[in-house]
Amino acid sequence: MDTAYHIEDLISALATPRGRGALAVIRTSGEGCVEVLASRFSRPEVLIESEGGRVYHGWILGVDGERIDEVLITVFRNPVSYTGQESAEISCHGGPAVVDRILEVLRNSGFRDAAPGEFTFRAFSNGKMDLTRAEAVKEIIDARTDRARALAVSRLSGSVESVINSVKDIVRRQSAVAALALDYPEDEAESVPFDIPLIRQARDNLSALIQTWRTGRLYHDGLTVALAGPANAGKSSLFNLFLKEERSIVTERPGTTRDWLEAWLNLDGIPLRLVDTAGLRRVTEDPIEVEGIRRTRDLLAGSDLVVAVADGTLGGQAAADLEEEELAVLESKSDRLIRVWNKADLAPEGPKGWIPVSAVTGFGFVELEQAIRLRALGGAPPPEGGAPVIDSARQKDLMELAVKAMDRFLAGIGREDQTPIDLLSEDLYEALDALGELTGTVTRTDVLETLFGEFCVGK
Ligand SMILES: Nc1nc2c(ncn2[C@@H]2O[C@H](COP(=O)(O)OP(=O)(O)OP(=O)(O)O)[C@@H](O)[C@H]2O)c(=O)[nH]1
Ligand SMILES: [Mg+2]
Repeated sequence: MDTAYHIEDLISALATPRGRGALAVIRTSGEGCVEVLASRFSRPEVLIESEGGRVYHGWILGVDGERIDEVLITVFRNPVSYTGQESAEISCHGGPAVVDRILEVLRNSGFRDAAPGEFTFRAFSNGKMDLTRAEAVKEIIDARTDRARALAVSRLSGSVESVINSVKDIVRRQSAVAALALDYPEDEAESVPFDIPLIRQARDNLSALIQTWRTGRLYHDGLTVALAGPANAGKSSLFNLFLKEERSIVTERPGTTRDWLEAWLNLDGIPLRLVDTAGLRRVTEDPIEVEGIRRTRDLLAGSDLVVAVADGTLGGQAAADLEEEELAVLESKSDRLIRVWNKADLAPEGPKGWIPVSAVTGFGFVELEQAIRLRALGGAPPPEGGAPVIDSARQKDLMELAVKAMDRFLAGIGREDQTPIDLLSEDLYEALDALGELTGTVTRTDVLETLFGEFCVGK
């Protein structure tokens, strides 16, 4: 994205998905874009005279004056726009041919194609949002469930930004205290009036925010849960029960599922990638099944949770078989294992630690869902709406840097032999730098390129 950071260019892009639809929206931005657009509009004067925040009906015209499509154009004047620049949005008919022609007209009039995330980058550059909010824009688009959306919206509303800013504010003030003390070098750290409890509080607030990352990732990325077990245990039946449809083939013959199948579900707002796998059988000659089993083992190794399914009708032996075969594969991840005693409608009671379930009657299904939810959240309660929860690894890493620097400062202050004030001051600066990079007040170009490069075009 070489040219992405020339924020004076006129840019345009399709902001809605490509394909057929009632409407498509083409977005444009850049100082002077409305006047250029007016030269291709059937009513140029209304656009040019517009004070912004209004919608105009008319036609987009080709170079020779040919009518290309009937559209609505919304005009935004600087700075009351998403990008903070003069902008306009064209709502046209949602067909690929229409969109391509309009984009071509724009290209011929002086617009260039926008790079991914370039509109949001401009919003950031023009001070419309900090980086935590800019990242939230992408996270809202990526949200797979309503809960994930709500968490991202809270970030967009500034829930994370406000915690960071308050911490930054405290560190900055203490940094000023240190700077003042440095002017009088005879002062020793002990006599410098730092507000230690305040710094400690700020450090703890930041640390609490870091703790939310695991939950944030969970709601953003989702969780891969594999159903595993010996052939015929009822994995595919359970898979279908989760999906509430007959997706996977179920038969009474062992070895029905040869390849794995996956589907996305919503478990109380947690995006769940559920995988049905081939049964793990000890001996089989069938090369297709052998390959299926190999794939199952790979898959189990890469899953967040594994639901081990036993055929309860086989009695205690079923569990023993499972221990031998699957648990060997999962040895290193026993905390990610949930044991299900299936066919409980026919089977005698299972061993301790196994959840009795019937894929046929639905018995025990609620308990199974609850077990998955508990493991997924690692004991943490589901996040409340509006609470700041981070989901960016970039933000987490920078917060950790800041906390470490603050810890060094606090340890230095507490030491008997007194760390020199200039070193203490360095620690505070380091914390400030990390926080500045987090919100984007101090940011390297390569960081910005990576961050905005992950957006879709038109956003
Ligand atoms: N009574 C009863 N039968 C079940 C239950 N779950 C599965 N079955 C039956 O068990 C047989 C095997 O079920 P599947 O879901 O195909 O088992 P699977 O684990 O996917 O088997 P493979 O794909 O061969 O590894 C079918 O005849 C199902 O109807 C259950 O909870 N109760
Ligand atoms: Mg199956």
